Amino acid sequence: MGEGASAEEPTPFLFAGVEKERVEEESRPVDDAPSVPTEEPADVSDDAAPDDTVPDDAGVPADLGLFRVLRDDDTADPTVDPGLSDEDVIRLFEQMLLVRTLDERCLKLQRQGRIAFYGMAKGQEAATVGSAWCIRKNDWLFPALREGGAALLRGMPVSRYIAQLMGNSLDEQKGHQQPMHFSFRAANHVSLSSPIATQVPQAVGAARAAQIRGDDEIVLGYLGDGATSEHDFHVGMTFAAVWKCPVVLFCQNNGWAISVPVSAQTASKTIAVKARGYGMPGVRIDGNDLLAVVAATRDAVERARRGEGPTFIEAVTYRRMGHSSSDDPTIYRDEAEVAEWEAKDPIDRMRRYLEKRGIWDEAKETECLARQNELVSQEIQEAEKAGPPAFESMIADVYAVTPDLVTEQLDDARPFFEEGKTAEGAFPL
Ligand SMILES: Cc1ncc(C[n+]2csc(CCOP(=O)(O)OP(=O)(O)O)c2C)c(N)n1
Ligand SMILES: [Mg+2]
Repeated sequence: MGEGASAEEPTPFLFAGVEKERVEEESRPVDDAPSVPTEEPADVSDDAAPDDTVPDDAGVPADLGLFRVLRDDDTADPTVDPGLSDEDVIRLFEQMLLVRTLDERCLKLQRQGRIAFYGMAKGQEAATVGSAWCIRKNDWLFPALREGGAALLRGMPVSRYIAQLMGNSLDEQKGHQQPMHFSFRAANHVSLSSPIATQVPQAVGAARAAQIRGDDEIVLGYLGDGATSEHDFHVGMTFAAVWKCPVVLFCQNNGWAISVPVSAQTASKTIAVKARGYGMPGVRIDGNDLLAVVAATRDAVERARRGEGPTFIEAVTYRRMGHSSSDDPTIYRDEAEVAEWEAKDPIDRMRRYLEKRGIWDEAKETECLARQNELVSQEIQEAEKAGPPAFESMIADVYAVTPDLVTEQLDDARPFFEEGKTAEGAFPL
């Protein structure tokens, strides 16, 4: 059993409707397949549109609703509460705080010119931490853009996080990767690939491989709302469902893909409902509700592990900062929208829940933040002392046999590195 996983039965709310659909689908005679309509097309005016606020037999609205555990009064709904122990829920909350601490500190480093680039996760801490907690260490995790916190939760030290951002001599990837492309082999955390949505077929492929090998490993693959417009989304969803791969595809719908709102990505009422078209369960959850994220992901992970196939989760959340340190969101989005989501902040909601549960207070938080900031300060100092990676490491681990041309290029570049020689022209850009 994984760190956060339990052997509980799936929450009926989440999967009941899907199972019912599947049974009906499987029992339909082959010759009863729907034919192309030859009569007048059906009335598709708004009046004729189905009322998808009306629950189906399983009590799930046709657009899949929004699964929540945390109620407006900051208590957990006992009928769907995942039942986390005090120790676990505090650990998860502290991890959410760590993600935010790192966000704040690293954005400052970028503004001071000490790192080149940073991608903030502010507002999405519950979705990342809660989902990653539901898998075992030997399961595989394919992140999208903002899941560095998942690697930390699964054991990656803060020192490695910072070394990766700096691309210094302590960086396991030898500075080969752009900042934010964390990988952590000890927990099968694969580096993200920058092309959006490529994580989907990669995750599905890894799950298919585990299935063929007969392992009981499952794969958790992340994507953003923007990724759902890419062909790789379609490819991944299709093969995941057709092969019944042991994969959970976790979509962080944070409202935006850089400057493109989700309303421009799709005319579908929800992203989660698309899963039905591919023939897999889709669930739509409150991504700012840590307990809902844990409950839904845990069910999906257990399904995958039982060999029942993939699940698609849409976690509705919000990107409270710019797309990255290079972006200025004030030029394309309304500050009122940002303020609205600030009020739904996942850390604030969790803090209020923990306080009501009687296991958190201001003194504990002050101590926790001081501890985290101290750790981050120490690791930044160590990282800055470490200096750049060895010059030759630029081509290390890239070729089995280094081509002569590359060796020549390395020799040509050596004086720029060793003697501080500068090139004529417009560099750095
Ligand atoms: C195939 C591809 N197209 C465009 C880009 C440029 N790009 C980088 S991030 C991004 C938006 C991604 O949005 P989303 O999937 O919603 O993730 P989020 O940034 O919101 O976490 C785009 C268009 C890219 N990296 N890859
Ligand atoms: Mg997005």
